[in-house]
Amino acid sequence: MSELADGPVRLGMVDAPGQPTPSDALAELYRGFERELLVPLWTEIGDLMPARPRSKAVPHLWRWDALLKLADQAGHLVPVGRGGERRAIALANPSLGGRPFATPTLWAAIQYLMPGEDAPEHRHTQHAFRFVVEGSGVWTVVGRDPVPMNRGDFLPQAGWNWHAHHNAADHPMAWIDGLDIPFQYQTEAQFFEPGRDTIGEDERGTPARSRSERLWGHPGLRPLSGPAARSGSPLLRYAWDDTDRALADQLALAEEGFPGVVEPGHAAVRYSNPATAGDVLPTIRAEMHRIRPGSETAPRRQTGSAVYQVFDGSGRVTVGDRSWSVGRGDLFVVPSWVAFSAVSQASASDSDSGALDLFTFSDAPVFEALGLDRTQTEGIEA
Ligand code: GTQ
Ligand code: FE2
Repeated sequence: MSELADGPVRLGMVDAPGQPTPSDALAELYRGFERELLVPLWTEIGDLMPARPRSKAVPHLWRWDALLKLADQAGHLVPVGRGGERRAIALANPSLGGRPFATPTLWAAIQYLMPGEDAPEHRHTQHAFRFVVEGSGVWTVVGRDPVPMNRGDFLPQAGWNWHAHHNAADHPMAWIDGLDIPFQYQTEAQFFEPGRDTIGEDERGTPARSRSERLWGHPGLRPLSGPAARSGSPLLRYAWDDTDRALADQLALAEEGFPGVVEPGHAAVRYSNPATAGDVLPTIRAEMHRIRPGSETAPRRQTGSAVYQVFDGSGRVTVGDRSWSVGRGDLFVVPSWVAFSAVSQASASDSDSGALDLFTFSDAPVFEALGLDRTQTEGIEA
């Protein structure tokens, strides 16, 4: 049986179909290849050109309680400032060599700011977003526009925008960052620039809405003041109230007998760029799913990888051959071409809608742009 998946096969006699008969002459040929730094296709093809995706990442779950506790410890021990830039602690997929990569393309981290703290201004080519699972009191300043961060808010921030964060509250605050750091690492096309060490007094305001929302945050209304200047969404905050209402309306419509939900008991929205109706970031797609208690999603798998965070409610999620009971804040990874499904199980401690609300982000825009997107929904073993 040939199993060529794990790393390059050392040149030598390979026990796989279609291999030549071992001989002294063959050994000499392979030594010649090694000497001249050549590798033949026939020893590598199973790894290089598999019949279907075999992700190097594995499904994995991180508990929010554990993350939060360690982030708080870091808050007391690790300063935030120039150099380290951010008190951000990344999920490291257990099969990606200890690198801070949740998946081969996606970075997911918990970021923590103590009361009154500032994270210094910088910019980078990496595309980013923030998502807030609990708390409030931090403003992120993107291109000198202070943007509030409250529970359920989603804040996309396309590459090369100047940004800093400041905690105006009297308590620490945590949120998650999603970036395309692992993807851009592979592209070898990253740039990074430090900005001002402190933001201006005029940027320390704590407005309830950012200027970007005042300009772009009106459903179906596009300002005539000109095109969006950014490579991603010009809208810097998608407030929870709007997301919540969209999901509640979808479920209510279905109950009234009208179409709207993606499948019974399952409402979903994609955060989209109001200037293009496309994804919010060139490399990252983000969505919020709401699954009614007692409902479940059909198993599906697709190319590209995703990270999920339970925003609210509880349930059981299945990723390939792994399955976990999950609750608020828990994060898990769905590698490429690994089946995912979820069951919503209301528990007494759940608040809000009682449903299982799942925030998710993926690298889907990259795969779609390259014609590598593929989805399977039929014939997947549950
Ligand atoms: O907040 O600017 O998790 O630049 C990783 C890199 C957060 C940020 C991260 C970053 C940031
Ligand atoms: Fe950053």
